[in-house]
Amino acid sequence: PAAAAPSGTKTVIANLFEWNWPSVASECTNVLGPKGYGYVQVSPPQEHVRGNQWWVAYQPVSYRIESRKGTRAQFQSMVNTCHAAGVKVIVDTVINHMSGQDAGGTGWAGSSYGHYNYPGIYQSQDFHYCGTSGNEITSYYDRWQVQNCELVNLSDLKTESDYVRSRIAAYMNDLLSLGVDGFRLDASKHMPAADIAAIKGKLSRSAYIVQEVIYGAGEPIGPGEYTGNGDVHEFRYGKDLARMFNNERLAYLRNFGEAWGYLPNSKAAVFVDNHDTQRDVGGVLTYKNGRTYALANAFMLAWPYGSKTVQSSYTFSNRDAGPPSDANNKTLNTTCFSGWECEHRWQVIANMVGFHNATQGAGVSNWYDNGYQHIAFSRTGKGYLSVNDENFAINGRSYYAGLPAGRYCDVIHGTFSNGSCSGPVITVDSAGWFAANIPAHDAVAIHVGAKL
Ligand code: LM2
Ligand code: CA
Repeated sequence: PAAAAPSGTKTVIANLFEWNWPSVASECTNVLGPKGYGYVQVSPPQEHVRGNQWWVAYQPVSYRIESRKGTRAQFQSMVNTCHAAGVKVIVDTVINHMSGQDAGGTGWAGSSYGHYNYPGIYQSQDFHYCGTSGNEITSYYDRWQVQNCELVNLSDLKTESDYVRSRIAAYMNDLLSLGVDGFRLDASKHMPAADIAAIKGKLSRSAYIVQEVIYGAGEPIGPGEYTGNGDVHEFRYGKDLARMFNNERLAYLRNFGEAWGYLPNSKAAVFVDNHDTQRDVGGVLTYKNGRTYALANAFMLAWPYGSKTVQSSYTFSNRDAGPPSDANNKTLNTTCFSGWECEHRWQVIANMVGFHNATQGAGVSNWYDNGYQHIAFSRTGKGYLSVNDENFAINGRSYYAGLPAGRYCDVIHGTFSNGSCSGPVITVDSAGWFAANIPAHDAVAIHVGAKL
């Protein structure tokens, strides 16, 4: 877990992308808390432009906490319910820009707006007009453009201005007053790190911060320059992990992390996919990859690099299509496994959150690989994971786990609760070894938190 993350063993984040507030609240109580998730990340809560596409949330028109996902009262109630379940709340916070419609209109909650006019909040003098065609970013190799031009026509706030900084901080302080614990700062690359630092300096109390800075080879703005403000997303992680599963070798993962040129472990925030990469980045593993996706998440949760986020998605085939919603585009309550994928509930993923928590702080030892797609390792004295992503079963092998002798629940295939295991039990002998058969594209995982 990153140093900036609040302490404690429960540090895994579930990103309940586009869920409405009542559904987030009940998921905190019924699933996230009991399964050991430490945080829920929620989609942007502020008033946004109208429409059915998911991305209307990324076009603020006011800072009223009133959106297709629910009212301010429902948001407050969700935060309280999640806290009661031991789950902290991280808010996706859109502060680089406002809306992108040239025409303007009326927002979700009734506020009128123009492209560069948000009555009572921002006027034309509060935005950048960088002078390129359409004031659009035309080159990611030009630092100044990336931070002073428009990202897909979104009116770009003058985050260097004290007024704008204060207005943004007022919104974030309002969220803090409702009890939120952290912020995912959308489009952070499009704001100078110093502007984010100045906004952070206006916050009423400390909060977890994770910045979205997409690494791009050869670009002048890199994720490393934002670590002074808090955590930063390590976008190379999910792309490389998918490549190892799809085209290369899991055996190469033995030093996955900083040795791959990534952000420092203590600052990196990682995921297999997020709401953007699952739509826009070819090759990245998503729920559509089924079992392989589960294995990639199992590896992430078992491997000690970065703060981990598990993505939870609604089912989509069209890139722009929004979540299940009513005729007015109000988001419906979540119905897992029907219109919603609920990856965070998948047996493998949810149980590996328990593995993550039980092995926190333990180093990696006993690495094994067959040179290709079969790997295994211990989290010293606490747990053991073996992944077989070969096209064939690996039978009759013994593995050195170095764990205390005893009977352990294989949490890939069974759930441990009230002292019993709903799946196969693995016996570790007095020398620390166990025997297992692992089918193709499958795994075995045991840990001291699921010992019979
Ligand atoms: C992000 N991080 O930096 C979000 O993670 C990403 O999902 C957002 O893009 C983006 N930055 C802006 O917050 C999404 C979506 C875009 C969508 C924008 C704005 O990926 O497709 O753009 O939100 O809603 C859409 C249209 C685009 C149009 C724009 C403005 O796709 O064609 O631009 O609205 O009307 C003319
Ligand atoms: Ca900007």
